[in-house]
Amino acid sequence: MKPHLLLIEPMMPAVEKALDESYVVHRWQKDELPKDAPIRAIATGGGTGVPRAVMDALPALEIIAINGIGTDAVDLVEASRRGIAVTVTRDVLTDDVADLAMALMLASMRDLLPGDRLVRDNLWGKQVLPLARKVSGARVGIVGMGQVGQAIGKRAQAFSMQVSYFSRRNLDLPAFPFVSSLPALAEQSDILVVAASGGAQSRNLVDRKVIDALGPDGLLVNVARGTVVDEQALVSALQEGRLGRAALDVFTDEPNVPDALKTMPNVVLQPHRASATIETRQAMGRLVLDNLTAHFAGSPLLTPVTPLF
Ligand code: 8YV
Repeated sequence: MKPHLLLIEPMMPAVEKALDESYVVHRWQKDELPKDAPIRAIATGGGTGVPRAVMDALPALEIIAINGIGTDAVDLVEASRRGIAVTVTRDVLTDDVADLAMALMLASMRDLLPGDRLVRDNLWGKQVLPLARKVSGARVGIVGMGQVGQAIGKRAQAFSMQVSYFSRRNLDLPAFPFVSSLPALAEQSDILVVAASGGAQSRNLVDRKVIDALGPDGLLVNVARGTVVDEQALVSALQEGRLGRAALDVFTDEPNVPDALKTMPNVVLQPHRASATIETRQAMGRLVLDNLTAHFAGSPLLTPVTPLF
């Protein structure tokens, strides 16, 4: 008998097909609690996670397979209490997220979107764009120096950037100097890139003080979680010219983005797409499937969340 699985966030068609072959898949209708089905597994996205009410409505739940690396939208304490396994798609999306951080940096500093718009609007030769900002050699501060932060650091160094980082503790990384104060890191950086995990411990870590320290010539890039940045403080700083630029893939209340950001020419916006390439979503989907298979075969999970499990 196929186990019942609740799919909270759509995955790529090939992965959904594989899920359908091995599970009775219930596709989640928002605001409707899944009832009456003996659901033993959930597959969901990192940003979406699992609403606590859904967890509570599923007494037979054994495993939550996250198609992503973020665990901030899953109640891990409750999962641990109930003995529910949680898995993520570690390692396979690191490169893509770091690539998008670089793309956002380049797009913002080099004014790619205004340049593209000028050509499309047939204004080339009629209107002159202001000069952009140089990326190579810029000073970059990275907030959160896990796998993604380090992958961004390596790429930035290939652009001859001077890279420093802030994280909860000094990781003694030979290639990257640690700065123990986030405002101090922002002060000494041209570009601040947020790569820290979401959750209570990092909520509004990038606050008004940090944004002001980055300053009117600074760029803030966020490829982590919207919650790590005080979004109101960010909007006001951009409106008041206290921050130069922002390039954002993530927001506090996705998919809702503050209207003010949508009208600013010095802001680059993406709809949470850092891992959204065919290659990476295939690899992520494979890990979700393999973790589920391992669980139902009683084998060790491939990429469980530690240290809770
Ligand atoms: C994905 C993410 O976009 O890894 C994460 O935690 O948020 C992203 O990589 C997401 O998991 C797919 O919904």
